[in-house]
Amino acid sequence: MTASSTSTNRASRPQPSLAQVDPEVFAAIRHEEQRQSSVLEMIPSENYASRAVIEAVGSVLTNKYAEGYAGARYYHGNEFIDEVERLAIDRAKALFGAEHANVQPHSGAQANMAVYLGLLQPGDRVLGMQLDAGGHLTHGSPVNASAKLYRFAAYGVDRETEVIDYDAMLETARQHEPKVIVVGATAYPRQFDFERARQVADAVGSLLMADMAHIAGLVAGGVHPSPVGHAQVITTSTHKTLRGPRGGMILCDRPFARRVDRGVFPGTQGGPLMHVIAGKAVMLHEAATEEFRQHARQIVANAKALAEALLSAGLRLVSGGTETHLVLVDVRGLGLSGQEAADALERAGVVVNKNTIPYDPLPPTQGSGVRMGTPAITSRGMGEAEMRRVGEMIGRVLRAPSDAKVAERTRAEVRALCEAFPAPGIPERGD
Ligand code: DSN
Repeated sequence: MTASSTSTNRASRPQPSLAQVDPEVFAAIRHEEQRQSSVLEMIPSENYASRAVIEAVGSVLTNKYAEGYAGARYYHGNEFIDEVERLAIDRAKALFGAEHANVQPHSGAQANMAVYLGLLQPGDRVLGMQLDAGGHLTHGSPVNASAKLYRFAAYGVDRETEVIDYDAMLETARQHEPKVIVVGATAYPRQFDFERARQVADAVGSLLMADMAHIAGLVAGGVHPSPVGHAQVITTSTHKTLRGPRGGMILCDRPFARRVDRGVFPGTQGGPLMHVIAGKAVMLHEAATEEFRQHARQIVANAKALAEALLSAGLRLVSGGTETHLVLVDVRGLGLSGQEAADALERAGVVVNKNTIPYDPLPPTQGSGVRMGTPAITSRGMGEAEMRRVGEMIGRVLRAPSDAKVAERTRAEVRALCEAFPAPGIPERGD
């Protein structure tokens, strides 16, 4: 046998599968598939990526270093990588009508930090939404690098209406004179008025940055007003209502493109995750379809139906209802913390998350609310009739959180519902 035929044989020998190489990780993934298939995933920031997205993320693109941008890389061999990144950028610009897109941020948080680095100097003033009013850690929470590097002040929601008071935002902006105002939230059930927020920013000579992570899919689907044309810079994650792979993205007006790009690379990141960028390209292709627009309409219709069912079950909703994909339930009247309520729901197969509510007396580790949303269960094909059933189940469990029989009965109903509406992107296994 010659040396060359030996090496050919070695190269063509079939590689062992994941199950053979690492049965423990394989088993954990299979169990997670089963869990995702058999529960009602109602954490509003989660979703089911399509099989096509998952295929792209599981591709050999994970092997490639591509520091830099298309046409200007620090490594060779990036012909096809450039093609993928350009596709993602062009699709992002077309979908949202933006002048510039950067698809490299590894997450929404990374996107936010890159924008701050690109637009601000350490110590500059920024105005963001209060965490317990629905803001995000990177909008100036004291425990986050954003607040350690920049001087944040916060606006919130009106104590009575629990809706953003843009006049109060203007007043705070006048006092604080920020360079950037951040509009966006993780637990806000109402639409943002980006036009009004831009007026506030203009009045104090600030830039407006929109973090549309939660609502990006609703914006793409035309059921939430777009920040494009109002906010000069827009950040998002790509795995929430957009239903893509876990990651981030930035859109901006052309004059900010260079600063934003440099904030991402070399400012805060090294090599981009090209397999994830391929998944983002696929997601952007899917989100540009009429089918996705219909899906976005259904997410909001489902959230409204869910909110009505929860109100009928006697629960209090922050701001009284929803205009988006999520509702925030105040569980104090039930004598529960958010943690206790979310635990009880999980025992019944309904997965939500504990959350603070506006002016919450409890810390985020407990929270006085639970946050729930309809993106993932809408991806399963459920409609308003199912939302009414789900709302009734949630009400039932929260009224008897320690009753094992109620949990068991609800768990069985959840299982039946999940079997009738299979989760997309998860292979059906015969084993
Ligand atoms: N963790 C996200 C959410 O659940 O809303 C925010 O980054």
